[in-house]
Amino acid sequence: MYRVRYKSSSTQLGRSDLIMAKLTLLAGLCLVMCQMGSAMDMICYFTNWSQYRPGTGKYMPANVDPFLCTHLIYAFSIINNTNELATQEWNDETLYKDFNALKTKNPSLKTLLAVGGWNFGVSQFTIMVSSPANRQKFIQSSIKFLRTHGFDGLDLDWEYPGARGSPPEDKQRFTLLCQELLAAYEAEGKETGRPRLMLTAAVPAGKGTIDAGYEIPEISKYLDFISVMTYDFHGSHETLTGHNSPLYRGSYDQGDHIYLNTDYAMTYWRDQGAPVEKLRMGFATYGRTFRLTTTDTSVGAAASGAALAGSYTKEAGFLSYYEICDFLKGTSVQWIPDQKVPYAAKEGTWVGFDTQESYETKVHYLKEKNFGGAFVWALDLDDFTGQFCGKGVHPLMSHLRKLLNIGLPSVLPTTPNPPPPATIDSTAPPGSDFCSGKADGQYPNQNNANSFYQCAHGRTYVQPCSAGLVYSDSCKCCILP
Ligand SMILES: *[C@@H]1O[C@H](CO)[C@@H](O)[C@H](O)[C@H]1NC(C)=O
Ligand SMILES: CC(=O)N[C@H]1CO[C@H](CO)[C@@H](O)[C@@H]1O
Repeated sequence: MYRVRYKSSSTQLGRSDLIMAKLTLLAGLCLVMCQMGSAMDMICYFTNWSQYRPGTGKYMPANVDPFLCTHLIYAFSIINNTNELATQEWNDETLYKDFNALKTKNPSLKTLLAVGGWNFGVSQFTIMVSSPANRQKFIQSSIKFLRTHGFDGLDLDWEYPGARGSPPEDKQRFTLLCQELLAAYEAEGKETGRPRLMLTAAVPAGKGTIDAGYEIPEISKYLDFISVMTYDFHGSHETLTGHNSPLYRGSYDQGDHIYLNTDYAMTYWRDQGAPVEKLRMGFATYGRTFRLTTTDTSVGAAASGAALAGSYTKEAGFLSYYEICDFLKGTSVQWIPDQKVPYAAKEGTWVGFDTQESYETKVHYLKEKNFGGAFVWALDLDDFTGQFCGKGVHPLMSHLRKLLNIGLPSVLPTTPNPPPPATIDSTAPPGSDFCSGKADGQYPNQNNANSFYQCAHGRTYVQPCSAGLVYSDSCKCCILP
């Protein structure tokens, strides 16, 4: 029918043919993606300071499971006083190397470098965005820096434009920064034939901070994804207990407190013009604590200040999930029915946190609203060793991955069983024993250039490259054809 309508113009006929071809391609892609599960992202932050934790709390790039997340983000790098992207820790360069080497184990993994963070503050960002020359200096330095160290992109963690001493005009300048970064990354990608560097941002969940700092429809054009930090809603600076990351508004929330929840923040970003598929919802693997001042242990109970720091994370008012598992010995988990998140209290300490159950409710919400995925703060705060919670390694994050239906590289049967429905490559060698006797690593898939074999302990996995990319054995990565 459409072809008849457009018949009069040969250009349009051509275009409709093209659309047909694209649809066919999409259908083909869906065959691959749909069988793998959804195409959702799970983005996980790695922190440069978890290396200093004692004993089992110490967390290094070697602790990162390269198959847990679809994207990893290294936090944090800085902007130095010549407006260039630079390292922060004395050993960052070594850590970058180990971090990015995770991609040799999983070439479909993407890594980004975050710049900024809460402690870095705003002043160097304000200086950097203040003139076209400063911005270009930063932009060009970022390309060099990211390429030198093997990152796939940059995550802007300016906390926040237009707040904490950053002047109001930084709102527009942040847009300019995003626009110019993307233009430069596109140009560099074209010039070098490499996949373009990604550009993403972590953004606040507080309404006032959002309003002061972000031209949402504009920045949404330039950013590959936008991670809304839907946690830290309540903490020990307050005099009543409240949850770190509630999904919904609580019945006792009044005044501006009605904005302090995940649902409000995600909906606000969406309604102000961010496309749902670009929005990523934040998941915390930690809780925030209060010291109770009465015998009331409910949500909204009187409190004053932070409870004692955890013995590993050593930050007052803050406990990692694995430290919370310890805390839960001798008390029970309470559920906040309207906010759909748990808390616990013991010996005058109150903590609001997340569990596998609250993750389930949140993922259900995320899918219902069609948001493009989740991100997690942070890798090192989950029970990554499995020694504390008795729920296996990375109980929260493994559960999240499962809930998001992120397919592992499909396991091909090593016995001549019929292939499982999750198998994405029907042309896998008969018996699928490609990897038997081979060293762990990646090998080209002769049958399909858009994928590669991943061998692990003699087992064969087929891993797809992103759409339009082909596997190259020389870099053990997926590149433009
Ligand atoms: C800033 O960082 C760049 C890139 O890391 C480096 O080459 C330069 O020397 C640094 N400048 C200063 C003043 O430290
Ligand atoms: C040890 C440590 O904390 N190193 C740095 C890692 O990044 C944060 C956040 O920007 C810095 O404040 C730390 O100094």
